[in-house]
Amino acid sequence: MNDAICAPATPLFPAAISVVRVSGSSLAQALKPLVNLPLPRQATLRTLRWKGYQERALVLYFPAPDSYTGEDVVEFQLHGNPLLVRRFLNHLGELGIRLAEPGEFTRRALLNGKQSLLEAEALRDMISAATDTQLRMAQARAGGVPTWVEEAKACLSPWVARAEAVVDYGEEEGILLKIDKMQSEFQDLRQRFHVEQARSSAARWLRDGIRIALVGRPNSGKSTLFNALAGEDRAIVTELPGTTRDVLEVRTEWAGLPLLLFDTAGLRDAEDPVERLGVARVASVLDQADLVLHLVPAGDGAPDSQILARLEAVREKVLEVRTFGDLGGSTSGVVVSAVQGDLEKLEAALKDRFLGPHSPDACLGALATQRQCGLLDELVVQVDLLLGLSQAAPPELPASLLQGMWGLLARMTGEDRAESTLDQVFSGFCLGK
Ligand SMILES: Nc1nc2c(ncn2[C@@H]2O[C@H](COP(=O)(O)OP(=O)(O)OP(=O)(O)O)[C@@H](O)[C@H]2O)c(=O)[nH]1
Ligand SMILES: [Mg+2]
Repeated sequence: MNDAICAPATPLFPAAISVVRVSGSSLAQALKPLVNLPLPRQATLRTLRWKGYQERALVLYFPAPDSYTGEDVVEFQLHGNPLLVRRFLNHLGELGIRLAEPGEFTRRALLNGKQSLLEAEALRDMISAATDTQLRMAQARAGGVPTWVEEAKACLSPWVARAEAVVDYGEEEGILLKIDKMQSEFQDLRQRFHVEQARSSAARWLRDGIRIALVGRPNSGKSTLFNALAGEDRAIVTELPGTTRDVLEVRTEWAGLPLLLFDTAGLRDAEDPVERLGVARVASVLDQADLVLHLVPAGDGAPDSQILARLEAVREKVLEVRTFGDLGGSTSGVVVSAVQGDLEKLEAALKDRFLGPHSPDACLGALATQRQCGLLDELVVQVDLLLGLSQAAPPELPASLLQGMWGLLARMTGEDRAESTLDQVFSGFCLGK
């Protein structure tokens, strides 16, 4: 575990500078043939010489334990030439410093207690965030373990110990577990878990994005709405029915919601063979979507029954949207006018469906990855079971629930260090992180 590792921390493209990072123990010794390390934390110019190369580089030395990984860390700021970086990494290899696995620096930081798994995940999200909301969410979670997790541990720990003692020594020592007292102490915690669960299910949509398919009869205004939501003129719009054939995709943030939008061919029994192929492609879009917006012009009266039949299989995720609101007609339901930019009702409907009562800002700091949300769901189940126990329950029952909750929190923060969890999390990292 303590072998020295290195990796480029910046992409291998021509650029002003490239950063190469090294972590390990006794780096002053390991790097001696290449460089005399400068004073800690002082950016210092050094000429690095190896095999006929000579590179003027800025060198930074962070001795253990006050570094990103908790080990000795050295950062080299080289000229941003990918060939130079590769040659330099080769040479580090010859000095016995191997190339890091993706995420290996952060993994070491975790194992050395420099950060929790939650922070590591926030860091990964920060690097991959594609919208403002996602970036702000990742930043809000990078600040450390949420206070409610710490509070939950503080509330649990005496009870875990007490329940263990009762199970192990209860009979001979006459110790009892007061289930009613425990339950009243856990009321607030249960409340908190439920709130966090609701916030997290909203936050997960914000983190992962929402896949929305726009479907409907030809000329129902799909492409016009698609362009309005995307904030750009992506799809061709004409007054001719059957304009869109291929499925168009665009990623956008609209009203604080990260969306992946799909525009599709208008649904009808088309004569034109090309249009038929377009219509055939709608089925797979319906399958992939988290939400299907069925666009029906407000003046249409009832929606087309053939289209309703096609949407039957995905009925749960269909939302009817009345378009052409500016021309009158139906005023109930989600009425919009994309040409006039009147999309308020759609915004409210999307937020209600995906975020519930939470605004995007209210989701800042909430747990949001599938792993985290899964653990939180299990916590909720266990706390509910604990509070439902009868006073006469044998102490083994609360003891195992308390242990279970303790274990879930430890998995959440990464304190239990299960290799499988770490592998799962760090496989999503880039090299050099
Ligand atoms: N007045 C008004 N016209 C609209 C509105 N939405 C779309 N239109 C017009 O309706 C026509 C058809 O719009 P599109 O967005 O191309 O409709 P579509 O559903 O994508 O049609 P296909 O691709 O053929 O299936 C265009 O002339 C648009 O300008 C609206 O909200 N109000
Ligand atoms: Mg279209």
